[in-house]
Amino acid sequence: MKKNKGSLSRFLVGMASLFTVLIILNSCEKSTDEPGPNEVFIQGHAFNPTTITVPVNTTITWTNKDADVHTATSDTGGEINSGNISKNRTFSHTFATAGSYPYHCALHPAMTATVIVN
Ligand SMILES: [Cu+2]
Repeated sequence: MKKNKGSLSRFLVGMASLFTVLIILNSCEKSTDEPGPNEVFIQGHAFNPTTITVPVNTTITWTNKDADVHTATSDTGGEINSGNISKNRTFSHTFATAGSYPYHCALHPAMTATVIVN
């Protein structure tokens, strides 16, 4: 009986630890895999989200999640001009004027996206 009690409490402690680990893993995944409201992730050679809509005077932050270098570069004009963004580096820009700002990656022109400021 004494032995059984011991293994039951070990089992319960084990289960509690397992749940704790699962909860921590889950919260980590949520914080790193999805961009926040004013964030764009560059991931898998794509901008995520491809269209982001924000109010005037919002600062948007791009984060490069890829191993490859990328840029965020306005299709026309110079509103967005990140230069090279290395892995895990960020670029931030504040949009002071309402409008539609299509942009692309200067190194991979197939990567396109748009910032809409209103
Ligand atoms: Cu790129």
